[in-house]
Amino acid sequence: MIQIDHVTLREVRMPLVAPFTTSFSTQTARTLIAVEVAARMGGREVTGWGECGALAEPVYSEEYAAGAMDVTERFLLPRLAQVQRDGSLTAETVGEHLEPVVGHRMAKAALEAAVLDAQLKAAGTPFATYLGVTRDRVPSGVSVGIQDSIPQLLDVVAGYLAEGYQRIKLKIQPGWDVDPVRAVREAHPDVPLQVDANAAYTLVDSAHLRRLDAFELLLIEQPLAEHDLRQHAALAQVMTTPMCLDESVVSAASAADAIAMGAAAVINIKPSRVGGYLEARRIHEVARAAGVAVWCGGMLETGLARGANAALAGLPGFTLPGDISASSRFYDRDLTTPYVIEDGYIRVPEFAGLCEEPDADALADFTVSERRLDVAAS
Ligand code: SMG
Ligand code: MG
Repeated sequence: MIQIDHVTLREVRMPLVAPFTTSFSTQTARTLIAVEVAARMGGREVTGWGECGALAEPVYSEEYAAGAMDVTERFLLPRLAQVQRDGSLTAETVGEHLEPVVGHRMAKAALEAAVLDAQLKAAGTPFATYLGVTRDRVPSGVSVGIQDSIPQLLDVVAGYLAEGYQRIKLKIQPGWDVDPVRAVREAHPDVPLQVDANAAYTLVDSAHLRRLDAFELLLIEQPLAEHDLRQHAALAQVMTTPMCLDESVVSAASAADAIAMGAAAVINIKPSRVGGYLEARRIHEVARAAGVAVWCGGMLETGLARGANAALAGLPGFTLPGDISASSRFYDRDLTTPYVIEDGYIRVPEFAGLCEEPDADALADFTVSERRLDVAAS
């Protein structure tokens, strides 16, 4: 049982090393909500941290950072406060207690992560141990944004390969698909390669998308809109490239539906998108039982969440390299000790909890605003 005393919500703005362009936006900085939970467990004072995956704008999904802050303060925290007045809060029950609030999975995920981090720190247990993970490192892939030109793309890809990344994911959109993918494939005939459209196409583009089948891609990620499961299944019928879903899979139930419909041969599991690490683990179980490969996606995580993603990706069903890059892929200066790529791998952390305590100076430098909320008294 854990007793939350207060929660500090921070809006943090981290500059990116280079702009990151996808079909829906160009990010030059990552705005995120960091959740700090000050709690007591077994008479010990302990602090837990969680990072919210929501972007500044609702362009990847419906959630956005300021909205996540608002719903956390207004609706999520008061529910946990009520539960702990009854004396029964644990990290494992956070998801169930927040279930009556519809959606807002990224906000819920950040709160659950912070409570779980506090609980595991109090127990001295690393997250990987909690999950039963035995791997000590996971293969590192990198997501490459849309570039201004094909020569520039080839330069960027060559740079990442030189750093040791084991798999390249290219962002695509109408007008930036077959030609850049062909150029990268010709330059690197054997490199594990995949593409991500972030829902930029419709089923009308089927004939065009089939041209990507020529490039021996590991998968095509989320070509169609979030709610178009049936259309993804139809597209999967006419393409040989395995169909992978990202935005469409928001829970274990939606993963089961997508698999049953033939809409997903592969699933990108992002803990934030699905409401947290515990639901992410359930999706891993559902997919594994169905023979569907999974890999761990990313939302430009800082050190507050990158290591926990690496631990999750140590589960046995994660058979493809994830978007778990080094911190330096996005940040010159991280909030924690930076994650580094070593021989193409990211190490699964061994410290207790989900993350290291953030560096106070870095956190202060990147914090735009903060709100402290008393939970014990509310
Ligand atoms: O964290 O390495 C990362 C980013 C991986 O491409 C990535 N994420 O759709 O998979 C995806 C995108 C969502 C974020 S784009 C700003
Ligand atoms: Mg994606």
